[in-house]
Amino acid sequence: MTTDISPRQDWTRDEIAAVYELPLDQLLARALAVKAANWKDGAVQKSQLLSIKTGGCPEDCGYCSQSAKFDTGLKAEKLLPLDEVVETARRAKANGADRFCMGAAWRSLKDRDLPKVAEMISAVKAEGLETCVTLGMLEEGQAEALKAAGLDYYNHNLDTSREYYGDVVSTRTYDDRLETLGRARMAGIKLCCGGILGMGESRADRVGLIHELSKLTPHPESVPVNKLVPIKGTPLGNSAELDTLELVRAIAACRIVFPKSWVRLSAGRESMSPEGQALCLLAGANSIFVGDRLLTTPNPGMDKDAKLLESVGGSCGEC
Ligand code: SAM
Ligand code: DTB
Ligand code: SF4
Repeated sequence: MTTDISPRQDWTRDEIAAVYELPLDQLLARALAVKAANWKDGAVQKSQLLSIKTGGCPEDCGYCSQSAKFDTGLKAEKLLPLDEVVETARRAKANGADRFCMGAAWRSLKDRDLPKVAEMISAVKAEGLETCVTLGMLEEGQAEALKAAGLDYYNHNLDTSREYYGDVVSTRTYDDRLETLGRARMAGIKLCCGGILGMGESRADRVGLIHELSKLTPHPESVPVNKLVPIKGTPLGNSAELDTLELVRAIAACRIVFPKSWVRLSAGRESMSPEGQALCLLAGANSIFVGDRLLTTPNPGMDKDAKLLESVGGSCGEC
């Protein structure tokens, strides 16, 4: 079995489907072999999120608590002050996070907000953390300014397949997403780009998402795999819960297709058993969101994560 392969951009959709649908034991064996060959120390990367600008977003992403188009009960807030961001980043680092990801509920970054966000990036970087932001679409020149401030990663997800995208979001296109990803990449920023499972999409859509991601050259350095956190009041608030083994298959397929990328078991852990999460880590995920909040919803938190990482043989950041 070839495992220590260079990342390939020429995967066909059929090839990815064939991997995704292997008998589970063969799929896991292959993912584990790729992981062992490419990630020798087995470490689990820990990112912590902070919503720096919450709610009131003009976009209509059908999964999101922060869209102004849906009545989710979330109160819109202004951009957080710098000292609050730095204080949270410091605590995140003390609790074992190595990357700090700041999210804003914006359709796109406005030039008037750029200096404040740039200040936040520089200050978080000065605390010794990797920096990541997710601010919506970027206009020309903005990615360069973020990079100059010390930005390591830009998070911008493709979310699902090209075909299913229009069923989830109507206020922007798949190509808009790809354009922003291109701008971040051209400025020398690493990409964090993945999607959400459990939005009523088919397995073919999940394969389609992985295929679209595999065409990005180079591959995104981080691939977040989110399980939908159903939000009351959104169009997807009553979606049927995703089967854990389907998530495991998607993660294993990502490990095989993106051998050198961080694959993150992202949103949705709060609704999973410890065993289900452990299986995702065994299937090839090597990154999680730590802390007791994601952006607007709860996350397991330090004590549960220490147990989880201990159970799969990783370190908990304190031990
Ligand atoms: N406004 C920016 C944007 O959409 O690019 C950044 C923030 S947005 C909340 C970041 C990502 O979080 C989305 O692209 C989506 O993949 C993920 N996300 C948002 N709500 C979610 C939910 N309820 N369940 C799972 N993932 C979610
Ligand atoms: C990503 O792929 N997942 C994160 C991060 N990138 C920004 C966001 C998850 C949000 C989950 C729902 C919430 O807390 O609002
Ligand atoms: Fe706005 Fe981002 Fe939420 Fe979409 S996912 S509604 S762009 S905050």
